[in-house]
Amino acid sequence: MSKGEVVLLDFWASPFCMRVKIALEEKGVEYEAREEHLFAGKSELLLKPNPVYQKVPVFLHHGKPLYDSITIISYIDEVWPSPPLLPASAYGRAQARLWADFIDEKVLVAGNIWRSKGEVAERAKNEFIDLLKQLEGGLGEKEYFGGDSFGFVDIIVISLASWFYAFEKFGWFKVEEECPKLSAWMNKCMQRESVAKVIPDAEKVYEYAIMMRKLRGIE
Ligand code: GS8
Repeated sequence: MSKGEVVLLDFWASPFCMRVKIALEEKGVEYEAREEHLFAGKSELLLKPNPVYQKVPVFLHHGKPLYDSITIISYIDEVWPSPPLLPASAYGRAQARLWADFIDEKVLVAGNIWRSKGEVAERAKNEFIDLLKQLEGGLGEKEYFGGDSFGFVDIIVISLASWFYAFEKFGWFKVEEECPKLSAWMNKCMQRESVAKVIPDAEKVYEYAIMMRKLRGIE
């Protein structure tokens, strides 16, 4: 496949973009990731497909744009079916989508620990730990969220985990102490080639978060 077929409008610290990159790596699809300057002028390619929704990731397949990470990884799973990311059964797929909603609607919101301070940060932290425990319950004794193989929900959670170190630093807690099973699952996923290649260095994400806090006047 020629490289130009698959282009990703990317931002290195975005967990939403990481989801798409891990999915592509899992499938062995060649792609070109174009880094967007989110705060210093977005590219024409990002602005043009949808003037209302100007966020990354944007996925271009033969020039045709798609946005929203969940939609994109579901599309990738259909176009390049092997290895499958979503479960084979309709019920399994519905459950995977419910977890994706839980992460986007709840866990990510509580992850705002890094964008707050004082009592607000404390509340966000407590809620975040509570939600992580629910997530850990969802993993249960399984190897991966979907069962025996790494898939859709794992991709979503491990992408978010790229920010855990920053959350820990601002919230004064340790995921490993609060959720040891989830932490062991994280370490296992981090060993995967697709994940190790995509997930940025935790210190770099933390430094980026410090910079963003300063820009927002949170310090
Ligand atoms: C969220 C994308 C998003 O928020 C998805 O793809 O799953 N639900 C969407 N992207 C952020 C970067 S990550 O924080 C973004 O592009 N922000 C730039 C902006 O809002 O201008």
